[in-house]
Amino acid sequence: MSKSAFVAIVGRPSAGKSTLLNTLCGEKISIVTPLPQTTRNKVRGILTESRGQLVFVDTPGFHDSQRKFNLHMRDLVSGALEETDMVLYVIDATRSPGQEEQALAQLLTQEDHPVITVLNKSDAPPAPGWEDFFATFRDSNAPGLSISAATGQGIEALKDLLFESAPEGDPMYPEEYYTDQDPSFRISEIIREQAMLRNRDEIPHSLYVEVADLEEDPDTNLLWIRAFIVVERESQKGIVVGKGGTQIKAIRQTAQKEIARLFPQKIHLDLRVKASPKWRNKDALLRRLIR
Ligand SMILES: Nc1nc2c(ncn2[C@@H]2O[C@H](COP(=O)(O)OP(=O)(O)OP(=O)(O)O)[C@@H](O)[C@H]2O)c(=O)[nH]1
Ligand SMILES: [Mg+2]
Repeated sequence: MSKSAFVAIVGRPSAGKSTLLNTLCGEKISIVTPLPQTTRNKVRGILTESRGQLVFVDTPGFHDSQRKFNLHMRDLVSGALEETDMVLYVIDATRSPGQEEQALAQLLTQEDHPVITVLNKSDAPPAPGWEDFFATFRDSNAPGLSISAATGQGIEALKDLLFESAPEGDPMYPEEYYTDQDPSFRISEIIREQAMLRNRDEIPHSLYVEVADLEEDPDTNLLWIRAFIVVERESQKGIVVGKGGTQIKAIRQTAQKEIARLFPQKIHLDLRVKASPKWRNKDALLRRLIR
């Protein structure tokens, strides 16, 4: 009988959850930037081997804040924990544990599902404080494997542990699937990654991306995409567009190249910027965006 499990990946912002999901699945599925709070959704990545299938669910970083935007993301993490068979708890070993880490670890001690804890970024020097931290938590949170999601170190050992701990069952997805994201979502995430990277000092968290149109022309084998980078204020539009449009052009070109790798068609990306004042306070929109 083969193994089958949903595995929720949780941890503080920037711990390396999305990088780990991509490394485990061997594909770039979830976007990665050096900025905290990059992931805003439950992004699923699927690993199928002869010993079974693991469906990893990447989640937004666990962040202690009462702002509406953050509360929606926190609810999403709680929901992911409820729907899962196992938890993969990712710790950034290069940052000392603080209150937020304590709060998350505490939450995970109440988990009914198996929790596998990994110390990530072992390719870089560790920060002090983790030994004391584990003295308090190791009993309830399973063994602390040292890994590097970036270099792949410790990943095979982690896969072994995950498959060993997983329940038996049939695969949930066909074996050739590595994600279940719809095309519009993947496209919007690729654009958002570029937009965040190129606006990292100013407004990375004030933007979201909306794919307005996806049109396929079978005669010319062209996939025509119209998308908007949406910012919070009129004054931010100019920042995203850049002097003489250079910035938006660079975002468009890089995103278009990456999108082209995913689709068999030729891609034409029409990318524009618009403002939607205070979108981060709008519940209905947040429910649509953060899911
Ligand atoms: N040195 C090193 N850097 C890493 C490793 N894993 C991730 N990073 C870096 O850490 C930063 C954050 O990585 P992400 O994968 O986006 O982290 P995340 O936990 O998904 O972050 P959020 O989605 O914001 O919660 C990026 O700059 C990564 O390149 C690692 O094993 N070693
Ligand atoms: Mg992430």
